[in-house]
Amino acid sequence: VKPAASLAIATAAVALALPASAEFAKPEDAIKYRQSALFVMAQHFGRIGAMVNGRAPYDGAAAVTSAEIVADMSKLPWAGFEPGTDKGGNTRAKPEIWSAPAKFKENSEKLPVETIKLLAAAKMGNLDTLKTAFANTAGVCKSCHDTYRKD
Ligand code: ASC
Repeated sequence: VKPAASLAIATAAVALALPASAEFAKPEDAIKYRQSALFVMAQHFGRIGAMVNGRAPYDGAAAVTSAEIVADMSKLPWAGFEPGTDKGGNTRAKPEIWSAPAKFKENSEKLPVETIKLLAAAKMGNLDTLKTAFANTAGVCKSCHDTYRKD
């Protein structure tokens, strides 16, 4: 390898080793961001849950509105789990999120896939279809919480 080429390789190696640039001013902001997205998502997922569990009357339009919010929110929390945000705020996130990030990413990507199906089900306007999609989505929520959330 010529000197110029080895310099290029060394430069590339250093660039790859650098952490992704922080998107948040401080860890607390990243923690609040992910918790806020999850909170809004849970509020609207809960409204759909109330309908499918018979605690609220079925309202097809309201279900679609909530499912749209759930689908949008489901894309957001993950950016808030950036390196260095395992502490610095009030969080129940487990260290495994940062010690095995590829596995966490693979898991997190399951949620938007499922919430798109939830939205499609809501748009069908059929409570039984919505029930099934709700249960499938809740399963993805739960498996991530079981693995990556303390208590
Ligand atoms: C919800 C909510 C969750 C999930 C989870 C599913 O309504 O807020 O985090 O469902 O409890 O088991």
